[in-house]
Amino acid sequence: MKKSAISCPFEKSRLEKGYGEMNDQDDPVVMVLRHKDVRKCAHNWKTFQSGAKPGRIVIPSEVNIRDVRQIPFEVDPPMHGEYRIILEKWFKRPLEESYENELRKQIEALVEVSMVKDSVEVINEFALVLQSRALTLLFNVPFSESETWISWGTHVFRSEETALDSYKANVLYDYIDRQIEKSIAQPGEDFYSKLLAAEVNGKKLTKKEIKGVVILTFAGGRDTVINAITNSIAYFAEHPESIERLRREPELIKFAIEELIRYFSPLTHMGRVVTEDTQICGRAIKADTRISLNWASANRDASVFENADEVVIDRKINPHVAFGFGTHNCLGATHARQIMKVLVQTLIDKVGAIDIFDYEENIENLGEFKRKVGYKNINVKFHKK
Ligand code: HEM
Ligand code: EMZ
Repeated sequence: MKKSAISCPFEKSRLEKGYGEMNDQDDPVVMVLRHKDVRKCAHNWKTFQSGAKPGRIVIPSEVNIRDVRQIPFEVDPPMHGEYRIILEKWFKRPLEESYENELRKQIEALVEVSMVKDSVEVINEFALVLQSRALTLLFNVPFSESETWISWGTHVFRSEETALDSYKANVLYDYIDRQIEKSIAQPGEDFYSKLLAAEVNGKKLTKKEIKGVVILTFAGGRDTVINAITNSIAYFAEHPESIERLRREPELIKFAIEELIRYFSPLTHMGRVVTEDTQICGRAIKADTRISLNWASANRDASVFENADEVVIDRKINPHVAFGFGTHNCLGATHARQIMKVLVQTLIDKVGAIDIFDYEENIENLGEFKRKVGYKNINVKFHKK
């Protein structure tokens, strides 16, 4: 098995039962594993709600480390749609030419610096740096803010060792409070100022609501983007033929990106709280218990994807759910896809071989299921083309 491979631990349960079970802090989770069922449940927000107690739909549950509702992630329709209206346009800015040009400058500079080094630890020295710098474009704040964000490490409010590290969450929250106050005192063109000026149903957002949006913008695109970047580099290191192919046929890059995101599925699953007694694949589910929509499992469903466990770099029909499905589909997907596109283009352009040295995998523990989501660290050498 290749070092960059990510196998699917859910296959047997997906085929045999269609669901899996795990415990999480005494609040068990029934995981929905098939593509069809995941989409169906994601669509049915009345029975499978997001707007439960803040933190409860996240696995591991965050109910003990935060009480601020993340917006629009932990809000159900119809209010959910009201928030989306004010956010959609801002989150489409990555498609603007000036945004892409700035992103390209950032990524090219980072790749240039990395190629000079004998060894680069991709998670901390490359992906975290890239993700933090790119996020200054989405927030439209000075580049220098990224220094602070890099210092927080790979997850903005969970430490690697302790899933429930409330000290770390407070560092983020205090920072956000200060930024909101700054933008109140001196409004500008930044994300905070835009949120302060926005109206939902004719009313200004409260500071708490703004905080809820900002926390999510920091958290939702953090480890997901870091894993997407790092796993891509590991993949290309072991698949120089894919780099060659994309160099010859750059029109395939857009398919390659979707395929890499499908294959990596950086967000394994997301929970919902069940509002009424129901059942999934014959398994009874009680009201006020949790299910999860397992995007990673759905993305390996062989009834939808041919050669589901392989990266088919030119896969054309690709209804993956790595960015979710339906109501809560990922707002940051445009930004994430632009990062991936510019990264792949820059690698093709500037980098020759990539050697992998030592690495430690990052394995998620989901009861009987262990899933590799990426690496805790991985050292590589980027050679010049
Ligand atoms: C929602 C995955 C990057 C912000 C989601 C959902 C998934 C997902 C699966 C759906 C959650 C649900 O249904 O409960 C990913 C992956 C990413 C990524 C795989 C990277 C490869 C980002 C980035 C941002 C972001 C860069 C922002 C900077 C959000 C937000 C939502 C969301 C705000 C909630 C949307 C809503 O509730 O309407 N993401 N995400 N994500 N993501 Fe992402
Ligand atoms: C939550 C989640 C959002 C959660 C769309 O996913 O990302 C997780 O990394 C955070 O811990 O709070 O923001």
